[in-house]
Amino acid sequence: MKSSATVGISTAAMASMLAAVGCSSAKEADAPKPMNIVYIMTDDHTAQMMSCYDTRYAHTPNLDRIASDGVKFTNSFVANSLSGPSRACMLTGKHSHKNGFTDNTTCVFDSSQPTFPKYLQEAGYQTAIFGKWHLESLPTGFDKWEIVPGQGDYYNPDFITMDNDTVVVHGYLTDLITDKSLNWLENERDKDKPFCLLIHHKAIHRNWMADTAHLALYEDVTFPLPENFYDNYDGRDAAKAAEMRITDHMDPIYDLKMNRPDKYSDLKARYESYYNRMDSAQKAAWDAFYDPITEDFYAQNLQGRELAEWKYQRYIRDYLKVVKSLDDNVGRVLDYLEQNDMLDNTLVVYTSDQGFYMGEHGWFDKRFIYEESLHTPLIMMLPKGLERRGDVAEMVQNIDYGPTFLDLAGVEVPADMQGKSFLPVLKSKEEIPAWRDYLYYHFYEYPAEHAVKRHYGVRDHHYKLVHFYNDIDKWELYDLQTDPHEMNNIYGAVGIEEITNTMMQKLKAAQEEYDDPIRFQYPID
Ligand code: SGN
Ligand code: CA
Repeated sequence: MKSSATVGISTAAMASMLAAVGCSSAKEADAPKPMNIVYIMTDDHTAQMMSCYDTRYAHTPNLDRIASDGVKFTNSFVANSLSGPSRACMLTGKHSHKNGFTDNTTCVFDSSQPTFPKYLQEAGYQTAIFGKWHLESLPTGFDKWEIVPGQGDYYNPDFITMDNDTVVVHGYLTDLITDKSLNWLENERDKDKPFCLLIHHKAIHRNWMADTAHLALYEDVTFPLPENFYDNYDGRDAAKAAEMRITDHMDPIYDLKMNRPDKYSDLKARYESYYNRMDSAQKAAWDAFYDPITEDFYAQNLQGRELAEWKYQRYIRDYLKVVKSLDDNVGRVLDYLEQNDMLDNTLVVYTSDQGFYMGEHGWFDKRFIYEESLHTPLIMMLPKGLERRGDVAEMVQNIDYGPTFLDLAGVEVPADMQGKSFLPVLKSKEEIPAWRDYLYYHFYEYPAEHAVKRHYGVRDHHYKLVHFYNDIDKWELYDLQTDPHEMNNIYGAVGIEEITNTMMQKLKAAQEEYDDPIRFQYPID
């Protein structure tokens, strides 16, 4: 697997790169190498479950390696906390209302629209994507792609090839996506060109099925309950209406794997369809692990808080086992880049399509503008010339990724991309004081699974203002400094009129700037 090959740059590629960065007179020998991009995006991996962000739960040495050698964003957000919409924002550099992919259930991505991989391709880059795509139409703008249909399967998954054939590949999906990515890097790409490789994992999406090799992990750990696990949602009607509570909406068979012939649950058939993808050895290892736990679970017949907390522990453990494969596979990619001397001119990004609730507010899933799902982890290993290190507090959003990558490649950022290149942030040794100080969010998928109502809002470093609309008309305002868990909706409280007015102005400015056709009719100027 190891190779001594470095990225070869043809004279023509170098000349075009030099022209792109405006250095055409520089001698070739002194010329900077073109920048490659390896973008690893997982699904539903939340910052709480990475030890570089939070030491209470996970052990993720490879992710920590990225953060400790490079940067860790502490204010990284999505524009719409759901898979397809997040991916569309990322690819186009535009908010959902501009790229047209507002929700997972009704949208098909218009694949004729410009995306950052297409712009990179035009600039001479090799582009590839492997893994979860989730945009309904097939990928465009890639020299090579191989995707999983829809959400993909953890075990022995189907892949859709560029010929639009569906093939079953034996193995565990996180390993397979990495195998395909490394194979492309080593054997398939044109090594005379700079490249942009997108590695899009299904992990750690529901229903959190771990590799059998990792089933035993974390079993002896009892994780702390989030302090708002028993939230009663007072003053927050949309939160109360949502159907994503671990206690009430987490399926004992599908989510927690407590399957037995005499037991039934709403999602039992779905669980069995996933289980039946396994081969006999995989099933044997799976059963050897889960059967005794299942027996014990039904024998105990837990109720109330005991049951809730039992579910919570199982949820966290299963999730972390899936994270383990991911972390190992990120390590494989880093090792490959290191062993092939590619890190000097490769930006390595690790992020997720959104954050996730790990019991905060009693929840799993995402969707809300609240902190855990508005945030998304973002860590980067930086190539030569990008001087930033450590924690980065500047606010960035997934619509900024495309502009940043284009900027790094020396490609002019198109005016209609709404995101902003944060290359200056990566170049600067110090925090940039006058960076963006608030951002805009809009969630649309309602009515739908988990029943999270439509809403939009703005968040700055201190406050968050949200409007839930459609079949509800409710405002929420949070002071993130005194109430970081967003338990106390202060909208309408006496004494906060000025703050409310300021946040309303920001919301208005954001909706105008981004030209969102669904916007509040402001009672203020
Ligand atoms: C599936 C899951 C949901 C999840 C959505 C969206 N249900 O529908 O729990 O919110 O995906 O997730 S499941 O029963 O099919 O597992 S997303 O990350 O792809 O947007
Ligand atoms: Ca997701």
